[in-house]
Amino acid sequence: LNQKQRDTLSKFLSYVLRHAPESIELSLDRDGWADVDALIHGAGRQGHAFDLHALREVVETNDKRRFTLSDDGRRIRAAQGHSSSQVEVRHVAKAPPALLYHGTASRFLASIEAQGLIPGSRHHVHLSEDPQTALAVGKRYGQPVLLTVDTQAMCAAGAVFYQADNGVWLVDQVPPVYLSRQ
Ligand code: HQG
Repeated sequence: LNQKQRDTLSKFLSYVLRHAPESIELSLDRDGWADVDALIHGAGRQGHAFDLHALREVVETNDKRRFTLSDDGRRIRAAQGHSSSQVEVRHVAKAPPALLYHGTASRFLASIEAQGLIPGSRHHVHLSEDPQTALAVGKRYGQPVLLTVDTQAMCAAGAVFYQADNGVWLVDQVPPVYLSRQ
């Protein structure tokens, strides 16, 4: 595959495995896993043909490690970012670093200052360990703004953080008091 073909397949897999498995009549289990053969066949039926070799190439070369293959290679899931109601992934609860970062767009700031960070259509708020990654995430929606999350204070108040298969940090919400603007 060339880079463009890899990107196209990665976007298709993100759509199906995070948001709309029913679009190819695929079922995911509660932890987001799909049967690899069923995925390939379902995609082929909807005009998105690819083979196991291409799938493995995308999983292995993906810049954000968006997809995880099971140890036996028979199942695949999106590491994070789900919105599908078929899924309620049991991510690994873990103590976070003292600070985490969230990149957003300046036009969302007033709302975030009022409500804190909320998951939107996804199942969690997504946080990054490094400011650069967070800023790149924020850039997708406009003028990027970097927010710092005081995870220690949140943990002291009982919040639980999770880390996805690909290292992205997840939390249910971040109240405004724990946010500061860089
Ligand atoms: C904003 C990418 C108004 C939030 C990235 C964000 C990530 C609020 C947007 C993953 C708000 C939601 C997720 C509030 C939050 N009022 N706006 N109270 N609270 N927001 O795409 O974090 O490339 O669902 O700041 O790397 O941007 O897809 O979340 O701007 O890991 O693999 O609402 O997507 O990964 O947007 O990105 P999203 P996100 P992939």
